[in-house]
Amino acid sequence: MNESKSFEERLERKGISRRDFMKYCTFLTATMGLSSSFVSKVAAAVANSPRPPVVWLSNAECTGCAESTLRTMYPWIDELILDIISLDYQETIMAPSGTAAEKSLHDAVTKHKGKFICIVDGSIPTAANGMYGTVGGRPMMEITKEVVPQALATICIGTCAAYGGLPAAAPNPSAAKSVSEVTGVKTLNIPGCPPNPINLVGTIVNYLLFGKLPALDDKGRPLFAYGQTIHDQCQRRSHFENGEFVTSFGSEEAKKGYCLYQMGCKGPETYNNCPTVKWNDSTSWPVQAGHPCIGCSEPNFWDKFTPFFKES
Ligand code: FSX
Repeated sequence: MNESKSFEERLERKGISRRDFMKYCTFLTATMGLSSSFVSKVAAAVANSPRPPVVWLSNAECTGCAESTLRTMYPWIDELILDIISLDYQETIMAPSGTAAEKSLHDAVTKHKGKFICIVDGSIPTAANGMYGTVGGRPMMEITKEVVPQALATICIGTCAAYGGLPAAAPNPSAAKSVSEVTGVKTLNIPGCPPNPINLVGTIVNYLLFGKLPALDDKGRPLFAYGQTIHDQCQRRSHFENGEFVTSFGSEEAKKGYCLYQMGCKGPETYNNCPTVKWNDSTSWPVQAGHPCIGCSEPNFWDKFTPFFKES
């Protein structure tokens, strides 16, 4: 039995048809900014690639990032974990606990030194020698400083790990910092509070497909996901011209002048692909549902953009 067949069989056992899988790969390919000719290559990469070892560290955060990832519809999280990556350490979902969990981390880092991908969520408290946040009695700061430099690459998932996020908002009593600030290591950042899981999957599949991480902007974000502002892709985008609202998209919301800018929407200053990938199996996203964008994928968004409901 070859690997591809067993992958499809595993999908089928979970009630995921080949058609569903290919539909997901088509969506993923478009999200990654690749032409439709890559759909079969993306599908083959997901089904057949050797799984890169991954160590996932969780620091100071609300667990929204893990929740968001767990809510990914395609591929269902266990497929993502078991078939795309080899997740050797993740505190929330791993079986070992206590000293066995600490041993798992040590073993994974030692065995795959220089070859594993480190995924980090949450920022890192640095006040009081890092004692505001500990795992197994050790400061998150110490663990992160030890593990991240040994990784092949580090992916920060969520604005907290990427830029400090909520824990680093003023007055920042724990002196929380981003992973790159604490370790000095340049990270690939998938910000958002929480981030959309498709952008993590797209980043990993880019690595499987091309053997390298995707091109980044000056804030370490993959350009395929963060190359345009929310505003430039928004279904509500419109401007007032000759007494009426004009839109290049032609959506009903835009025609009626339902742009949320005057309600404080930060879409013109925020880079992310929410309007095109949406959430919950592409059902909707905050602005579509009537809530202004709060700019959660930008550095320092709590301090920079509050009050969220006031035009900036
Ligand atoms: Fe931060 Fe994530 Fe916001 Fe929460 O892990 S980006 S507070 S959604 O949980 O880190």
